[in-house]
Amino acid sequence: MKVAVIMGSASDWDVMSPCCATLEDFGIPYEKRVLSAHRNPGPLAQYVASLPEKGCEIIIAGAGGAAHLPGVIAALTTLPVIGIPVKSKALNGMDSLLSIVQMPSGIPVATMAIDGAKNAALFAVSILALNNNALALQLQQFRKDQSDKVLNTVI
Ligand code: RP5
Repeated sequence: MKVAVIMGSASDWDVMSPCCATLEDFGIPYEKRVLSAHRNPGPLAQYVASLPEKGCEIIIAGAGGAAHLPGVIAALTTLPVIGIPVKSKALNGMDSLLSIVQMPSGIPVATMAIDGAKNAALFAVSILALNNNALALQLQQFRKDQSDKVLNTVI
């Protein structure tokens, strides 16, 4: 596996599934887990510690509310962490966004938009493509297809 996708709750799956679908589209081997920073702190730390020996290069973490999951994961590893703020009921995801984006200096989390799961996968693909020419070509083709789709739109 190259990417670990971690979410704080099974209730995050609807938001996180486009991330996994996009990784699959690009043929990226990944593993997904539900692990909460506050409900499962011990197992989360064990899982994060196990990732480098499995070949994992990037961690994507999605959480909502007081969304400390990506930041806690980033504190436990030097692997790059991409955070997805999951839209919350109470504050429409502003709590999740600010919790994830405002990491104190020294422990970065690359923060996506609220519910920005597809972009998290595409960002991971960009990083992996730095050392993978075939993947870089796939990403260029994706961008071209996306551009053509807009240019060919008739209204
Ligand atoms: C966070 O709290 C999860 O990431 C989820 O977005 C939110 C609500 O979790 P549940 O109460 O649905 O398990 O930890």
